[in-house]
Amino acid sequence: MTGYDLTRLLPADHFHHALRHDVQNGLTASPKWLPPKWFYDARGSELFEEITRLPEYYPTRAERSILVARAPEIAEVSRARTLVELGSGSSEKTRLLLDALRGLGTLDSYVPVDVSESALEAAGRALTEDYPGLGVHAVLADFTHGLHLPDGDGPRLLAFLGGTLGNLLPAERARFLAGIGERLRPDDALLLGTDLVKDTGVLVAAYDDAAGVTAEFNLNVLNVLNRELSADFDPAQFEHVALWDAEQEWIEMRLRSRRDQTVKIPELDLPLHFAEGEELRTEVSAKFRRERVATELAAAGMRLAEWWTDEQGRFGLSLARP
Ligand code: AVJ
Repeated sequence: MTGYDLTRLLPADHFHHALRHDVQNGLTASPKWLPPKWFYDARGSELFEEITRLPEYYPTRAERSILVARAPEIAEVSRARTLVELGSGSSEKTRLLLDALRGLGTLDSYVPVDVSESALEAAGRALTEDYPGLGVHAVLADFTHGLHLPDGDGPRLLAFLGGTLGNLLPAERARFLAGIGERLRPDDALLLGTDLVKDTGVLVAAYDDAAGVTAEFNLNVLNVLNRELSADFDPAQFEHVALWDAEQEWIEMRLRSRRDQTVKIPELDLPLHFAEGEELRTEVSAKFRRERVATELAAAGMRLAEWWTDEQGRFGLSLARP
């Protein structure tokens, strides 16, 4: 089927329930934390797109350069009829894969899966125009709550780009990869983007840019809580923090309370106290080495078949087979 359609795999109130659950769970924990998926309302998705154009934020450009160099090879080895993309966002880099697969003549459908309906709509409409004859079957879903792979025509290429795997905590990541390993059919492949361990200064700058866009992106999660849960966070009373955890090999983003304050979340009946300097963790962004990627894929029943990096070795792109 050609053209654009959207499937909501989740009941309309899923996101509201999941947000309430995550806020109840994470904001009553010590230290306080929230999962990073709540950044991505329409404004957050826009801010993330802005981040990808910042001079300090290299991952998008580094991954793009690998795709520019390798897309024809990826198309050749996958011969995909269906391209499924988890966390598709704007689908900007995906165009390189779509072009290569169309060039080869194997591709019928593209299945973008994302938590942002606004991003799916915008990307889906644009792609349908630019790729006549391609079926764009968008899926609004939360892949951290169970993975959806369309049964559709194989071979399927499952793309998980941008380094988003790094947003999952190690246990979540193992479960998530195992789910992929179980669902891939013998002729399917996984295309996985992972940001790599590098100089700490370069890493921290990518998450604490001079223009303050990442700070605004981080603080925007408080606007999401205000809007969705009628909370009364004052974003001006929190400060953006980005730091490198050398032991875990991940970047953490946090929001630090500028003063002692109490926030109300009436929908949850939660008065929330923040001490001055208290930090709320909003994101973990793990950085990888080739060896760790290979080991984690193997633990999930897959093997690393191809490994590519950009010229400066900043970002890794893996092709894995079940
Ligand atoms: C979209 C998850 C890959 O971790 O680098 C960008 C999100 N956070 N700046 C990342 C993000 C802060 C990004 N991913």
